Amino acid sequence: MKQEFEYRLTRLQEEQQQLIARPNEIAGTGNGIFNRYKYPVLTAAHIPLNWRYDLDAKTNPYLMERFGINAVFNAGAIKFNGRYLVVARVEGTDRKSFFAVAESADGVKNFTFWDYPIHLPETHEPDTNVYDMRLTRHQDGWIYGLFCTERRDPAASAHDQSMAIAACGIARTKDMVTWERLPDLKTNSPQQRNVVLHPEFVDGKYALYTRPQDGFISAGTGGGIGFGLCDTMEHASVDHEAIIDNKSYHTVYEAKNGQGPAPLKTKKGWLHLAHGVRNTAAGLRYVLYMFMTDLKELTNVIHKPGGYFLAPEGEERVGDVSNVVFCNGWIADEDGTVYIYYASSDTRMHVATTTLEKLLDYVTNTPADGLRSSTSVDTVYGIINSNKNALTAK
Ligand code: M1P
Repeated sequence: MKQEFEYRLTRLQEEQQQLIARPNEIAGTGNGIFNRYKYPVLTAAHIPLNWRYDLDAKTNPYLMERFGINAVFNAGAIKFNGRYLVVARVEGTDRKSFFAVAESADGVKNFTFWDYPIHLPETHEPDTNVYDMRLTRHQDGWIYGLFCTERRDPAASAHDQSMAIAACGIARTKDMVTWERLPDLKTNSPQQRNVVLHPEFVDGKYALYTRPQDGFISAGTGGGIGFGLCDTMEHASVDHEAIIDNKSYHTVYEAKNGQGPAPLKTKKGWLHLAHGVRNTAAGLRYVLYMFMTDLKELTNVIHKPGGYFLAPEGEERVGDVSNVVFCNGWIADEDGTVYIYYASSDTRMHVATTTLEKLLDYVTNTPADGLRSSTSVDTVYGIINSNKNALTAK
């Protein structure tokens, strides 16, 4: 028995060390806008063994996993003390998610979890499930983590055990270790997910991107990216949500959409990364898209490339909830590199890298969605003809 325990422990340790130490490299030629990487940066197998196994041969002679991890995905991200930190959504086999910090020295490989998951205090109304934290280093000096808190719908009948209410939970920290929990955001929408704090004060107030929705899954009359102001984060309340980027017929954000991470400030405007959802015969398909808002008029979208920025590819297409990419964390480095941390199919985390300069080129020079097949053909004709002129000019 002891032999089996020791053999398994050695194997598990070696396998995990190899996984964490594995180099990562750019995969393929790409589209010139961003680079994908060969390996995911975080998976369930990255979770420390001492979180999952009782490592005492006396109490766990078969070295069985005592707490299984189903997936590691939808991570917020921040550069902190020179390290690339992600706050991952770690989901146990019991379907409950919690948050855990993993760090890397270069942002693309060797991500290692901190010793403990985040101990998130609760409000007077305990959370059943928490997930998808967006991190914002705010002008007020705090790092805020806004996330979805989900609880059973009190109006649900006893035979319906799936009706839930999603709301925006709020926590803040200065050291990424100790978190102060604040009351949940109040809005006029029955449900809220994908709420993100803007990094700067707007007219002396906190500004929030919201995603009003009628149902837990279906956005109903909601579903666009909203924008609202609130006086304080200590009792955050948004009275009016202006929809700045709506869902739209026959686009990749036809069913619903949601703000990704907090927008990045650039010389040309605020750069936004968001997810768009459409319905297909195979279920919902989630892709990422970008847009830019005016530096002063934050509700004014000034550029919006047509179509998706990043969609699931290869193994990314398959997982717990297949055909999904989701992003709630990115890091813009001092040298202009942008690290986009995205999850595939609610299962694992990847990184894509690009630069601020390239993203500005992409957002300002990619044609907008003309919303009809014939306008797409016009766009292709435009490209072909200007290529002809370019070739004749040589
Ligand atoms: O399963 C895909 C995603 O579904 C939800 O996103 P949205 O709120 O836009 O529908 C979230 O539960 C998200 O975590 C998940 O990745």
